[in-house]
Amino acid sequence: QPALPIYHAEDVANHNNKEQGVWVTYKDGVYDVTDFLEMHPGGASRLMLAAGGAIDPFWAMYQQHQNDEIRSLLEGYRIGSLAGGQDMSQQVADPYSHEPQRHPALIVRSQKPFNAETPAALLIGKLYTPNDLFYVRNHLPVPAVDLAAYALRIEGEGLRTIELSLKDLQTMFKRHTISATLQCAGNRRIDMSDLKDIKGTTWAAGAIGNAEWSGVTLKDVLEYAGLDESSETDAEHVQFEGLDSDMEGVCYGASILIEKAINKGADVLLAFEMNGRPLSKDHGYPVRVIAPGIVGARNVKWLSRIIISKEESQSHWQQHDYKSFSPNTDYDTVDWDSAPAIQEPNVTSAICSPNNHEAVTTSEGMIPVKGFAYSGGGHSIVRVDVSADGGKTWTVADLRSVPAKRSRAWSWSLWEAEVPAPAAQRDIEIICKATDNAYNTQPDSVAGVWNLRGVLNNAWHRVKVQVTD
Ligand code: MTE
Ligand code: MO
Repeated sequence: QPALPIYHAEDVANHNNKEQGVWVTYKDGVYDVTDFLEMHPGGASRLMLAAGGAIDPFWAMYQQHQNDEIRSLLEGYRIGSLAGGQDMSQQVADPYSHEPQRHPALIVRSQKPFNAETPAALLIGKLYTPNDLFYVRNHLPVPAVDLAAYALRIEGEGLRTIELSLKDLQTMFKRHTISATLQCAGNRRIDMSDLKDIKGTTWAAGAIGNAEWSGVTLKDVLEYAGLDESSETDAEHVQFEGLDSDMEGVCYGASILIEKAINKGADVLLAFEMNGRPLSKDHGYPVRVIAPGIVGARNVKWLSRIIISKEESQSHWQQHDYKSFSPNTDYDTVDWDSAPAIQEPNVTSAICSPNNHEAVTTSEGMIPVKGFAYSGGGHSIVRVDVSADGGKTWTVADLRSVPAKRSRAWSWSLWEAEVPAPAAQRDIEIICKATDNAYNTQPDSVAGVWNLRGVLNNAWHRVKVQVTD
């Protein structure tokens, strides 16, 4: 094999545009990625940030690159090596240097950014999920927060711009506590990726949790900043920004409809406590949005800015993610603008005990089954049906729910049932499905709801067990 040409940092730096060609370095390798630009899953513009320089710092931020498949893909574009002793990666600070300690029982789906779910068996013990076992869904490094410098900025259509410290929030407004479930739109994605490959964090059923959140209402704070219910405003959205940001300085962001801020019954909080404790670093210290009945993604953590606007958030996560499409839509055909951003999630449920592939013993022919059920938009769960014979017969489960006001059922229900096992059958599939108070219920198969992002999977949940008595 002929030796690869040697290049100097200067040569690489000159190839920082499409005309000259786009080169990058990784360790001592030099790569011409011009032809790969349009294929980059994160978009050509993200890759262009590294043009003419090292990709090492970017890979430190976006650690989904750190695998053999991607390293060998990159090798395919190798054109040379850096002259000896030259290193373009410099010494970059680890963007993940502020990550907190985490509970060892969490099932880690990705380290950097940190994504981890609650083991199913631990989800169903209590109506309130313990803080350190509550799933964590971060898209970026946990930001460093200096409380002395922390100021929540509030601005936009019809408002005077104000800044509030944590202390201001805690002392100037009435304190409220609500019980609400948070669920990632990707919860139960694993059943979708089993059917057909999906790019996205794997989640079994544990990207959900319920907590008691304390803080002040978004409504009170916006009114203090000048929002007037009766005034004519053409603002339609409330945007939220987090302190966490990427290499471009782009922060995490999302928005909800302004009705959720104006209506008293929407209960949207700027929360600083979770189950009676200050928010932890992973869950958004010092302040996060709790938009009950609305998908996890809009519950912005490490809240830094609130903007009232005509436009919804232009963030990647509002515009190009957390949307669902037809099962036949794929990345080469998707028109992101054709679907609305997910707000209120659909009705879902899952079996948390027994586990998939667990051996179970029956007692008088019955199998004990436990799980959760949840619906967005303040819909309460009215029924959970469980079957062990493929849906021929169903047993109605006993529900345990947090008491809630009409149309403001923000929390999940836990349930349990004793289900008759089909006689003389060892391998059994147990199924559950929930129905909410609008009589929304779950579809039987994943195939009909499969979508390229793997979101909102609410097909009947199924676990396979083996009877061993
Ligand atoms: N807020 C910020 N600032 N950054 C994030 O990455 N992730 C969102 C949301 N808020 C996120 C965020 C998503 S997708 C979910 S599901 C929830 O936070 C998860 O909240 P948790 O980690 O407290 O469970
Ligand atoms: Mo999420």
